[in-house]
Amino acid sequence: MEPVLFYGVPQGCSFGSIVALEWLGQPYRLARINMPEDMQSDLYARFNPVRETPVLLLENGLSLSESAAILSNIAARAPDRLGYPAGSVEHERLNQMLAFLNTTFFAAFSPLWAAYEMAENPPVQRVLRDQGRALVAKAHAQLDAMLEGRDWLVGSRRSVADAYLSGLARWAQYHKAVDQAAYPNLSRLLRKLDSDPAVIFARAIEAGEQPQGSGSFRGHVTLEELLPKLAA
Ligand SMILES: N[C@@H](CCC(=O)N[C@@H](CS)C(=O)NCC(=O)O)C(=O)O
Repeated sequence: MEPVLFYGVPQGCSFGSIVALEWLGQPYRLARINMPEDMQSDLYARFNPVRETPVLLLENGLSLSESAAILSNIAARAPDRLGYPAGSVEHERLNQMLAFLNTTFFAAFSPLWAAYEMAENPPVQRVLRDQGRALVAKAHAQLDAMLEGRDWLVGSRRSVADAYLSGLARWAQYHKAVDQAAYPNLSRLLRKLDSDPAVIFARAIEAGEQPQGSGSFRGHVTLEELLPKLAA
């Protein structure tokens, strides 16, 4: 079977992996995971004991978690379009950028998610939101500086790093954390990504619609259907 991406709703960081699969243009399927409830089952733990999304179930039955590993797997399927050949400067830069996005940029939103998910406690939520906004502003400034004079995050064309960013950066608007227009290099890239057909497709998928896409999406599958495909 084609690789299957388990994507989480609402607002999953898996969004970027959907975009990357659309850019890849090779057949794939999706499994929709409602967060957090669908992750609590014993069945989900068979695929990912960490109980998070995304997961990419590979053709050989290996269940791969962690966005950085999944995006690297997708990049390796098209090193001339979405990644870079091992040993090249751009390959090192891509690893560096994925690590920055997966740690610093992602983690900046953690206090905002904590405030959003916790039981009503206004004083604590205020502290968390202030902390989150400061971290998100700092991470935006860092990324904006890295993008000086560049059209894409790595090299002179799009890569899986840009796909990943498209899913994470929308959280700034969701949490009203910063005004992204204050970061001109970053906003230029985000505007470009916002109107990308794969990003529009991923947004529609998350919204539960049935978009056309690039034609490589082969439909949704359930975890029950996938269990026999899982390698021991
Ligand atoms: N280090 C993991 C983190 C994945 C992660 O935190 N996923 C979130 C969604 S963005 C999740 O599944 N959260 C579980 C929950 O909400 O219960 C990665 O980068 O893939």
